[in-house]
Amino acid sequence: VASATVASGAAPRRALVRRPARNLAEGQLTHITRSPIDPDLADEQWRGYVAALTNEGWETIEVEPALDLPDSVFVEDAVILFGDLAVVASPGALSRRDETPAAEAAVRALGLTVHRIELPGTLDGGDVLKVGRTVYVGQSRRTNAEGIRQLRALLEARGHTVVAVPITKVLHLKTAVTALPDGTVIGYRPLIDDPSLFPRFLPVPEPEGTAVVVLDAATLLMSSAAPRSAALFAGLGYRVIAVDISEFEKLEGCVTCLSVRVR
Ligand code: CIR
Repeated sequence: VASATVASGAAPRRALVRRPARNLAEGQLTHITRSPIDPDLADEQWRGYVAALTNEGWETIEVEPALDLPDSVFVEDAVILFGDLAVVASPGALSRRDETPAAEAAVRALGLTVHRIELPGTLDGGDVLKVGRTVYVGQSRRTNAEGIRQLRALLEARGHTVVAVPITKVLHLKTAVTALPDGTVIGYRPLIDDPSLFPRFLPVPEPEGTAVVVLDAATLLMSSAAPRSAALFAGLGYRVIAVDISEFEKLEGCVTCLSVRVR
């Protein structure tokens, strides 16, 4: 845990983040073609993302950087938090397996109860969407049936319902859908295999509009690449904070992937 900042006067809300690797441009790509990454711009965008969190009263805790693990900035994939329970993921991509020890160290330092998803189970945090007591888990190229089985065993013992969702059109479940503070699942229809799995579903007009980070009951953090989706959420009464994360979107990342909220 390298650094922490907090806006004065705000209740402490904490989020894990992880500085981009030097070889970010070598990150995994599955569904889109590679386009050049500007590493300086990526660093600047990451700092802008962290500043957006701290400006809203979030304390950011840096997971020890892994400067040679290209996808390590996408810290959401390495660990999933459910209140006092931290589930250390089992990355489905070989190149991402070494990302988890430092994420585990960070959550242990927070005093959370830690469980690991173990091989042959694989599970990426980007496949896990919490909506109240329901936990949707994408069955994707990264998350397999055994990973879902292990997560289900951990969570059902704690009163959550785990719903597995087949994912074939995008990398992770949360590339296709996230949720508003009231539990409405939002998503870009062409990326979703079956929207009828979600009891309340609202389609958004842009693929980058599917991902929102809920900063509080009235405030959403999202990508500046989705202005029409931002207008849709503003019309529903939300305050929207937009950040440019173009260099991470080129690697199939999104706003949710860049942090893990502790709650
Ligand atoms: C990967 O393919 O693993 C990274 N290039 C992108 C990970 C994005 N993470 C996420 O959607 N949670």
